[in-house]
Amino acid sequence: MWRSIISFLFFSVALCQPFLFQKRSSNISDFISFNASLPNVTIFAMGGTIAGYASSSTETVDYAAGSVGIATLVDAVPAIKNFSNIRGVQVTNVGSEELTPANVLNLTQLILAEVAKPDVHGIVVTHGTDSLEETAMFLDMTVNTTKPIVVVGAMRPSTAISADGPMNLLNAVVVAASNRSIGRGTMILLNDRIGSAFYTTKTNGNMLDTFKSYEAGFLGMILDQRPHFFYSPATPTGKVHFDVSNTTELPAVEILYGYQGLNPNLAKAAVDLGAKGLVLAGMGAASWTDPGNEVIDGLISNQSIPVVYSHRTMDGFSDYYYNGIPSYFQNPQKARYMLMLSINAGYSIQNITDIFSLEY
Ligand code: DAS
Repeated sequence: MWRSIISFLFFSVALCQPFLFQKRSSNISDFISFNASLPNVTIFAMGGTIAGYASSSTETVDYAAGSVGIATLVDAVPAIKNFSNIRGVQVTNVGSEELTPANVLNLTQLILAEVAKPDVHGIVVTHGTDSLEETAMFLDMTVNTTKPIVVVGAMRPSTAISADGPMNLLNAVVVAASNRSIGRGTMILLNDRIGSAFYTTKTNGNMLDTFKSYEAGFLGMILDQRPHFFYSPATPTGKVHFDVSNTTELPAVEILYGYQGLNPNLAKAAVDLGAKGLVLAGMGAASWTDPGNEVIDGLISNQSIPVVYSHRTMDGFSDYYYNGIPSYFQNPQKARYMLMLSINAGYSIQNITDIFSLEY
C-alpha cells in the first residue's frame, strides 16, 4: 500500500520535469558515494513501454507508455547495484512514436557531454520500441566514442506479469558496464540478445523477440548477466560519423512508401512542404514506378534534392536507384537519418552517394 503511494508520488515528480537524480540512499546516486570498485553507467530515459503503466497486471496492450520515471524502474531492479553505479536522467517520458529529431538531437548532445567525462564507463538509453532503431542509428552515427551505448526497451509494460523490462534494463546496464562491450558502437538490447544499431530492426509489432538482424545477425547474447559476443570488437563496414555538437536543427527528410499505382506527385508535394531530401521505401530491391521516377528525376535535376532508394521489404540490399542514391542494406527509417545528417553536413549528392556506398 505505502509502496504504491510512494511510487505514485514519485511518478508525478518524475513526470513533471527532466531531472538529474540527487544523491539518494537507495539504488540511485551520483557516482561518488556508491561503490568505487564498480564502473559508472548513466541511464537516459525517454519513456516507452518499458516505462509503461496499466491498472491490471494482465494488460499488455492497452497501457500508458512513458508513465513511470527512471528512478522507479531502477529501484525495481536492485540487482543493478551489484554491477554498476547508476546516474539517471529523465530526458522525456513519452511513447517513442511521439519522439522527434529535435528530441533525438537533444539526447545526443547530452550523451556527447556524458561520454566525455572520464568517470563514465557506459551509457544506457531506455526507449519505446516503435522508433527505438531510429534513435539507436542516430546515436551510432553521431556519438564518436568507444564507450558502450546500449538502447533498451520492452514489449510488456512495467506493471505486467512477466514484464520483460526489468531484465532488459539489468542486462543493458551489465552490457554498458562491461569491458567486453567497448569499441562496438551503439547496441540494441532486448530479450537477451545484443544487436548493432546499424542493422537491428523491429520486425513484429507485438512479440517479445521482435528485434532481429536477419542478414547481419546479432553481435552477441547475454545469459546470467554475462555478455557473450560472437566477434571481437568491430563496427559495421561503411559506418560514418557526423558531428552534431553545434547543430541546433536538422533538415526535414520525408519517406514515401512504394505500392502499385502510387501517386508520383507525392514526392513533389513533400518537397513543396519543405523536405530537403527524400527516402523511398521501394518495392523489392527499391523499385519505383516509371511515372514516379520521372517526377523524382525532375526533383534531383532541377532542385538538387537528394533521393535515397530504399526498400519496403524487412531486409535486403537496395542497389536499384534510377538516378538517385541506393540505400544498400539500410531500411528507410535508418537511411532517413543518414540522409538527414548528410544534408546537415552540407554534402553534395555525389558525396552522399559515396557515403551510402562506403559499405560495399
Ligand atoms: N509504446 C510504444 C513505444 O513507446 C511501444 C513500445 O515502447 O514498446 O514505442
